[in-house]
Amino acid sequence: MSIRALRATALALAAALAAGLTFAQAKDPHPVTPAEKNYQAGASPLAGQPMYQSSNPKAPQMTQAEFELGRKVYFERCAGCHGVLRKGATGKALTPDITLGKGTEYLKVFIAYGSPAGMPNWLTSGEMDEKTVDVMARYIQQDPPVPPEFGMAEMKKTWKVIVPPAQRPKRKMNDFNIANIFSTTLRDTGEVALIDGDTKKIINIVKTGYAVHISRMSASGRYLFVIGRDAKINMIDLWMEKPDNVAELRIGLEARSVETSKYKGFEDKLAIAGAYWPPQFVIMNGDTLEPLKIVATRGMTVGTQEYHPEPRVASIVGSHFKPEFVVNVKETGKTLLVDYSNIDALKVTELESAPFLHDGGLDSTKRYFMVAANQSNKIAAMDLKEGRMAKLIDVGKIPHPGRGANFTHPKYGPVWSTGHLGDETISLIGTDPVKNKANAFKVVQTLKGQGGGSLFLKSHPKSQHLYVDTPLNPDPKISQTLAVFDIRNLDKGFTVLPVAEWAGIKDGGAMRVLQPEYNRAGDEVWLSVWSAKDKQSAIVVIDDKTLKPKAVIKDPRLITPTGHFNVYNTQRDVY
Ligand code: DHE
Repeated sequence: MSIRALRATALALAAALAAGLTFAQAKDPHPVTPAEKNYQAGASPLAGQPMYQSSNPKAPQMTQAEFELGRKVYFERCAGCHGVLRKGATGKALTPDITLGKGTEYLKVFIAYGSPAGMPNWLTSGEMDEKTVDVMARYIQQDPPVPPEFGMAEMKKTWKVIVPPAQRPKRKMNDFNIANIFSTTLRDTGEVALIDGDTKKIINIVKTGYAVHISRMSASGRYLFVIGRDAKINMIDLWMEKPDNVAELRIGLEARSVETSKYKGFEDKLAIAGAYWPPQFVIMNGDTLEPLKIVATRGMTVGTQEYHPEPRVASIVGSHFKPEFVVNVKETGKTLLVDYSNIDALKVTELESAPFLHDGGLDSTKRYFMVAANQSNKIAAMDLKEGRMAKLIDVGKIPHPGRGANFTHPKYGPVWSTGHLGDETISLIGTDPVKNKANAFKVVQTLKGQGGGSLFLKSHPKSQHLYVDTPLNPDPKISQTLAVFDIRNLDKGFTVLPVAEWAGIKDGGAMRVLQPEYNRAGDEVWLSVWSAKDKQSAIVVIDDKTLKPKAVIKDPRLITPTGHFNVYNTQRDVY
């Protein structure tokens, strides 16, 4: 079918959509925003994996070459939203029981023109040609190929102890103020930059996994753990003369989260990482990364209680109240409290909230874990002392807090806050059920920020400011700047800081400004100015008192900086 014919069919389809066809979700009250669509539709490292493939005689014919193209495109563009096994997440389910009934022509229109519910217009945006659209329409009617499992044997093959514990320094061998080192993600080079927060000089660029995602600290503040999207964990010893890798391990084929045991008596003993594929989490030795225990997350969803074959592990935090890891499972909408005091008789408490759980952080007392159920527009407050859900709270559209921001509201007492991908609001939630009971686990105030497309916000116990980024806003005036609120006078609105302009980059392209992170003292805020891989990026350091730029770190090695993690604040969950 030609583009013209497709266009004609699209008009006919519009009427059908309005009539409520489920695929289009034309009447969806919460359609996916372009910002969120782009964010979720990131490439999956699974594209290169050999997979198991069954055939369905009812599916339209494809040559082997067409099938391979379909599979590659699917994992590069579609899997983030529709899932590896096409069971659906942000996007709808695309299993053959649904797609075969729709037929190739219908599916082509959808892929070409998108839908009001957030499906991108792959043909008209120029990202796919007609041939690829046709291949994709036939591809999604085949049985989904299944990537391999990744169990203990596969893990052990990837495990390397580069410097065994006995050969590591017995004391700190460098003069760095370790508490003020920053680990900055260099997304597209698969590295982290370790930067001295005092001198702003790069200490080392350490090779890590592919499209590295986050860094977390051991309880003592000595070891830094980094996880790549390819599920490779690197363990870096900050006591070495030049801090570098001491161990590495792959815990699956795709992952986003890593954390360490923080409870008294278990400091630096264990680490944990959660995988997107296979759907599982892995507990490791905190000294060597030796994999000790693998636990699958496949199971039933909250609410409808249907079996889900690929519930991905999203955020993980180490409890300060009990020897427990708090593991958030995206598709099932469950928070698992994993008791690590005896991993041979593992006890897991399952707390149900809502799908799809993503990111979150602790309140200022560290008793409550506040996790975003992003497609449900809710925050679940999990009481880590009592081991129960304290409250499920309605917030704005698609909450995205990162780890959130804690501060004391002049009127409502301690609050934890989240920004949103889908709207311009910032929800402030009361977190003190003792002295401010009436405000506890309620949205006590909604601030209006610069716009949607917010990913991260931050405050600090020593600061009077709340910083809110908007890197995924389509307007560069908003994505390249930062909003700052004065906590003492929140009704006054926000000040806009032209952070990308301060970076002084010529022809930097997107120059998205993201992830405010304080230094150890709480008097500086670091931000990435994230340009494309072949363009210059920078880190801008802001003086928290004057709100003026204090330093701009530019170095040809700082390629695609995104998140950055201050050692002390990450170690102690200060945010
Ligand atoms: Fe992230 C945290 C998943 C895209 C930068 N990201 C997280 C966490 C998860 C997650 C589950 C929480 C980890 C934890 O706390 O244990 N991120 C995903 C995705 O699935 C998604 C949407 C798509 C993808 O393909 O990966 C995605 N993330 C991005 C980006 O595009 C960002 C902006 C740039 C980048 O580096 O890739 C990005 N994500 C971050 C950062 C954090 C994060 C900086 C940690 C925030 C913090 O303060 O802790």
